Amino acid sequence: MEKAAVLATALCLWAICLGGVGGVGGEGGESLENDTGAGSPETGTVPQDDDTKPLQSPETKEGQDIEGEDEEPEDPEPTSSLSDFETSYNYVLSRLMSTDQAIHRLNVGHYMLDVKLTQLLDRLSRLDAKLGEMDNEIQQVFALSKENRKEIGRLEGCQKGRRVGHKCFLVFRTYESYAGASQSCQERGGRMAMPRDRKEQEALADYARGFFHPGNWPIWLGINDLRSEGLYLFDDGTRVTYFQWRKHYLSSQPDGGKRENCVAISSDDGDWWDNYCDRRMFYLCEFDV
Ligand SMILES: [Ca+2]
Repeated sequence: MEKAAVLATALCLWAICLGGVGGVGGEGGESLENDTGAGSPETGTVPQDDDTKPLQSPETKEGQDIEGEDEEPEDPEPTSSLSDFETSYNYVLSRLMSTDQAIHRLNVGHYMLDVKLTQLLDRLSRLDAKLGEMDNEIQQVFALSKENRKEIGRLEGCQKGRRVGHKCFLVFRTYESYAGASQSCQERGGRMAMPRDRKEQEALADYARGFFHPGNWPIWLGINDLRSEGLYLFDDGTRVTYFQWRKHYLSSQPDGGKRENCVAISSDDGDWWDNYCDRRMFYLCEFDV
């Protein structure tokens, strides 16, 4: 009987325990459900760090979904316009950066160009100075050459020509107008032949006759009446006082009037003839001894 009583007591306790556990579990489940259900608004401020974000995101998603049901086509637009704006902004920004870099490169290029231009101008300036020096040297050489040519002409005049007193006459067998002959004589360091008296005239006539014998050629002298008709002057502007005009019953000179204003000597007899100044013929120069 005692064993039965103990067993019965044990069973009873076990039953009570089961009952207690079941009661506690039921009440705990309900309290847990109540805690989670009611705890979120009450204790929302405390556990928000862990629970609110995941809880809120579904709410917002749900809210968006709810709103999205009515405005489904409008949702992508803000996103796409924003991305378009960002794309445009980034594009403009990149273009601005590219432009800035290009301007920088341009500035660098401009600076380099400026430096090179300065160097070039410097070289040009030095070159110009050198050219100036060379020009001076060329002019000096040219002046020396002219002097040498005159000296050679003077030496040649007396070496090859005919000396009379303090001058020498020399014939040049190239065709020149009166003006051309005058220039040529001066370039050779002399002047056109100017027989100033009978002695010089006779010496000149003898020289010309011997030079062209047996031919007969007209040769320019340095005598003209270009300034005033009938007023005969030597090529240096001095007055002619001795004349050797051809005097013949068929043709007496001068006979050209205002048409013929320059004087030539005939190589055969030494007589003077007036001629067109532009006529090209041989000429006589004279040089100082
Ligand atoms: Ca005349």
